[in-house]
Amino acid sequence: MKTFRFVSGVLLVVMLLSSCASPAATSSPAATSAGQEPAQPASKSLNLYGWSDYVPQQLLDDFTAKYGIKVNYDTYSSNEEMQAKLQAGASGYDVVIPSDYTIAILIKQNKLEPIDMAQIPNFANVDPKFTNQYYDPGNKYSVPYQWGTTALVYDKTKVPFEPKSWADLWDARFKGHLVVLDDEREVIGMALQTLGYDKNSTDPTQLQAAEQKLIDLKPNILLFNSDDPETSLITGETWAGLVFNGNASLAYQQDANISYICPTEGCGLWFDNLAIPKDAPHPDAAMAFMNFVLDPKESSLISKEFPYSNPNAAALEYMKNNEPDAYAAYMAFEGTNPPADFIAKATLVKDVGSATQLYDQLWTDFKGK
Ligand code: N2P
Repeated sequence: MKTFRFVSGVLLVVMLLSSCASPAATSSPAATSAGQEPAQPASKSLNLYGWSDYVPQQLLDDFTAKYGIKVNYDTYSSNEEMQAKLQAGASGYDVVIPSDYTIAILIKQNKLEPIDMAQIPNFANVDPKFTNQYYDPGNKYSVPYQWGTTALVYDKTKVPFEPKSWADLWDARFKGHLVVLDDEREVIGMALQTLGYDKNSTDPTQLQAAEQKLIDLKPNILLFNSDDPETSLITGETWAGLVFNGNASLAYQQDANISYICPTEGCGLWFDNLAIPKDAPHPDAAMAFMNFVLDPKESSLISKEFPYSNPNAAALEYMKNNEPDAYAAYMAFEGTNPPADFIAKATLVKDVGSATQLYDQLWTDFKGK
């Protein structure tokens, strides 16, 4: 039953995304009018726990200027790091930014606070393709933040041949020149895909084969980095690797020789969302923040500074009308606006239940080798 629901979710997501190669084309923005403004929160601070390099300081400053609420922004580098903090209890955080499968896990564990949509009129700005997803039907606990892919990046001037598959990363000519995310699900998932297995396999034998495959890749890996893998690509220290779309976009902005492809074996697809941890000290500020992030102009700040893909149709429309160069750049790059054939080969990370322990162990073991 669980598997069936998940599979339908993936199919739904893939169908929805591939049915519209250009996410900006179907916008029906509902601008917030003064009459729809949610109540001024009584809280004076907001504790945000989000991915590193993901929320523009300007957006936080604008929020403070509008509501008089000070934002404390703590960062994490993976869903697993954030989950561990929430599972330890009373984190004190008001807003977190989990990916799809992590939202599903946190809902199952009763770790999220339901949201009051009446406080979030800007939710109407979100392209309906990105709402009501399998991991949170009816958006009871989350609103979309950014989405994207996890795929193969390379610098055309550095690589000795044109990579087309993940298997190419094992080529000895990449020795000491790869950067990969410090992310157990994405990296193990890539090794599984390279072996022709399901990215979400729970089969211990397949997982063991994936570990051995990764051990063989280690001489080629210079860096594990989920925070700013683009930096080593820009300096030329690394030539290729496994990164999130936004990292590739940032590298491409500095160097037009950067390419970002979904390899023949497939790549990753994810949806990040704002959510409120159970027992958050300032849920009123959290909902005001969710609404504020979904304002078209504020949301466009995210796409300009951290160019992942933006699920906010009104924000893309705002960029089109007010920042034509930024909009053109967004539409032109595979990282921000992936074509349908890219998305068709992209697979979501799924909650693997008790097999999570196998992934954790494998990752610790592999990193320690
Ligand atoms: C930001 C990482 C983006 C998160 N540094 C990908 N889900």
